[in-house]
Amino acid sequence: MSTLRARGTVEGLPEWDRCAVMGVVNVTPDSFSDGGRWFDTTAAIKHGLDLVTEGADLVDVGGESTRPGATRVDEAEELRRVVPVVRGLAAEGVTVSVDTMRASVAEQAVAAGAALVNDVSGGLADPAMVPAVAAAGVPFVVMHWRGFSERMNSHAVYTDVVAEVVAELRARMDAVIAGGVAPERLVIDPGLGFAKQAEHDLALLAHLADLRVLGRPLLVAASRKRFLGHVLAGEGSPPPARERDAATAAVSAIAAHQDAWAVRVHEVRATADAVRVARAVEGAQ
Ligand code: PMM
Repeated sequence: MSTLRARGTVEGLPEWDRCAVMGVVNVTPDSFSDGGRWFDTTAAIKHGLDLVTEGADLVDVGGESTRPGATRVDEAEELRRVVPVVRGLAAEGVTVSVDTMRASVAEQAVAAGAALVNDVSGGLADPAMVPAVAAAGVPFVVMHWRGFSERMNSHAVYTDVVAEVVAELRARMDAVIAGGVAPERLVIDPGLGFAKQAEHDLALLAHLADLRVLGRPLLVAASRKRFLGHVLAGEGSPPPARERDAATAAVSAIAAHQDAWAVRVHEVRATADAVRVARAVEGAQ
């Protein structure tokens, strides 16, 4: 099987001959790793363009923090944060993804030029999301999710995390397709760190290939997450989120080598190198 076929393609998006790099722009005051840094529209657009210069193929713009324990931002504020940044980046020719759980934000972001809707709740948080994405005819990321950030750690209970994530993602995919989203436009995501402990995240990374049974391209978003802090801590305390970028790039190589379609990261440069190395190794097989 060619690696492109194993990785899959998403209708409505460009095709890359390797794992794609999705750079993150969080227009939030409180995201766990970069909260407050790109909170102003101009700074956020500039940061997105810098990520493209560093090697991002897509830029994911979000206005709501989903870190564990986070409370929800209101809709008007989320729109105010996200839409001008999406518009500014799309106007520069960037392939933009919007990271939102709200249909209204997805709709307005698509109208402003977003090419992809990335909903960490897989359409569960807002019943209007699936119809909105179906009507817009854009690709949709379905992430494994068991509840809002305020309480998600209490849902991190599994007997067989890989099998349960596959089954729950399959159920969400079926619901989203029944709701009118074209299967060719779906991307799946195991949702690292969402209702998961470090051991669950690591098991999912070890068995990414098992998610291939779902037949859709796979997005992996490990960037700076808690499980990396846990791995790096050893006997001591975990390094702060912004000191987890080398570990993130290591995960990018691991994910690319297991045919992930894209990796979502805050620091793009090292991951852009990692996916190119993975591509070169594939080419030598
Ligand atoms: N994680 C975060 C935000 N958005 N989107 C997808 N598809 N998958 C994820 O795992 C994911 C996401 C949380 O990280 P951040 O606050 O650093 O952006």
